[in-house]
Amino acid sequence: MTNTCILVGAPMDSGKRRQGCRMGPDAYRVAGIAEALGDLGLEVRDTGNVSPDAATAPQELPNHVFAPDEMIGWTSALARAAEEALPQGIPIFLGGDHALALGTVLGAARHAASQDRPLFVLWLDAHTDYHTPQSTESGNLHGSPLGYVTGRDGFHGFPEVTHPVPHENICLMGLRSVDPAERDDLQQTNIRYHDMRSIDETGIARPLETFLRDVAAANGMLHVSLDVDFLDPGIAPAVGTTVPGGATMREAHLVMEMICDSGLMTSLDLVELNPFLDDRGRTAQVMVDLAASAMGRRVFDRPTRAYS
Ligand code: EXY
Ligand code: MN
Ligand code: MN
Ligand code: MN
Repeated sequence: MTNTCILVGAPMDSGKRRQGCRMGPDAYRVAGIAEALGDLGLEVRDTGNVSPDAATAPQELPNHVFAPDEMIGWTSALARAAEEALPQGIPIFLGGDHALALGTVLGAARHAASQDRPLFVLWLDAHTDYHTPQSTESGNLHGSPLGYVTGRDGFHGFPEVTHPVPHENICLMGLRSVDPAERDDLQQTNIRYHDMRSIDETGIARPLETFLRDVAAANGMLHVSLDVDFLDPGIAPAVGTTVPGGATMREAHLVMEMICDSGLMTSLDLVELNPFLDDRGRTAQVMVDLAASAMGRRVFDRPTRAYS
């Protein structure tokens, strides 16, 4: 694993109507993300915040889609930021709402293709985020990044997805709020998904290990997208879309530690933190702790797991 971490702020609130996630990047900075990663012996570079490109959405996008111009502008700008950062280290995208992943995963997919490697995506979330602009009822495109990066139709005016992420390379964990349209569409695919019920039944380690083994066997790059609402609202209240019954701190830490042991993660999103809803910064702190675990913080050292 590279020794360099690149912090990329994405103060984005365009993926939904409820505002506040734009304060996320600074909340992570105040919570000490650079210091926490630096304490692990990593070289940390904070590249500041990305700004959206200027863009105008075409008429074909449905009228109920929120902030379509900004969404297109953020997607192209963040894809470029991801492509620029990936050759230099592991980018950690400080969100911003989950719509930032239209751009970060697009950029990661372009970069993986340039390396002749497949991209895999681990999506830690209460939601499936598999909508299209036509299927979303809310019009909030933070519910659509997986629809976009897998190459679903209907994202008029957005950058072309030249390297769609294959369904079988995607693993969702933590699900407990899925719209009927998303469920029906998702079930037509080979996407791997683990709702909280199946995690309760099998534990979280076993399905994750299977996925990581497949990433390693394919010499894949791994993008991890961590939505605050993956976590139980009791430990992470600062999110607009809380759903009871989420991952515990122990489950989330285990996931991050296993990701770290695998040495496979090549980029990370921290998304949906809304500092306006936080309780004395504790959600920001939890997210920083999880990022540090993914990058190597340990109680005791363990050897790197060879998953292949
Ligand atoms: N499925 C709902 C919608 O499309 O509006 C909720 C989406 C929430 C998306 C979040 C953050 O993961
Ligand atoms: Mn999400
Ligand atoms: Mn979510
Ligand atoms: Mn929906």
